[in-house]
Amino acid sequence: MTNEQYYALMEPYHNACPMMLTRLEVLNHTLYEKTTVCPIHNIQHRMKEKKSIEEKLLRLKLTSSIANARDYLQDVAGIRIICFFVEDIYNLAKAVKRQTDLVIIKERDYISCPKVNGYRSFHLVVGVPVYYRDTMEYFPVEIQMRTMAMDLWASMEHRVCYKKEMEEAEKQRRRKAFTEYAGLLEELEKQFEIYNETAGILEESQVSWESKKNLKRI
Ligand code: 0O2
Repeated sequence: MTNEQYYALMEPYHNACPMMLTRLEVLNHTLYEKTTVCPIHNIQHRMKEKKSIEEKLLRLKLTSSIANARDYLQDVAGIRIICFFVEDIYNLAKAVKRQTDLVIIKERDYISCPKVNGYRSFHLVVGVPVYYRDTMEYFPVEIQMRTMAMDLWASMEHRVCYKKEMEEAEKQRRRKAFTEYAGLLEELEKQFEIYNETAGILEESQVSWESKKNLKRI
């Protein structure tokens, strides 16, 4: 893939990603409308680098072309949301899924079902509509949602173990250690849960919203 092809490939993702970021910022300030508390600690985003796109296509045994990247890669644009509490993640994910002009392409709940190595996060790939003069096209944006504890684990694991070549004995040693760290961090995360002042808040507001809808219908 030439540099020019890479820039052409990236252009629509550069349009789609900020639109998704704006939606998430809006949700951050409005999700818990009765409080001043926000669910998101911080949001990071990145565009996949040329080398990383080429390597992934190679792993998938595909030639490195704009068409293959568009058709087979769903994480060219990536957003990572770090939340305070696990419930914030599910509340945000539900709110994103209620936005009817987005297409939910993929959903992976590695929180209720962690990977064997201990990886936990909630992943959504959403198709964001990008409008041109006469047409509209969806472009995927991968959203990873985690708590700070999950992010600490994943960032360290990414640095120390993930897709790293090393001696088998060392690999096993690190794998065992990281499985233990995952347990410790999950335990710490559970202890923080008692300070969650927004716990259950949306179930209450859902009830009041439902009753408002019913009132309107009458
Ligand atoms: P990088 O270097 O972070 O970009 P796919 O996205 O199709 O390759 P899959 O299995 O469909 O793979 O997607 P999945 O499992 O949802 O993983 C997508 C991303 O989640 C990964 O992107 C990582 O960022 C993160 N992830 C998944 N599993 C792990 C893990 O065990 N440890 C860590 N640290 N991160 C993980 P990439 O492209 O693989 O990597």
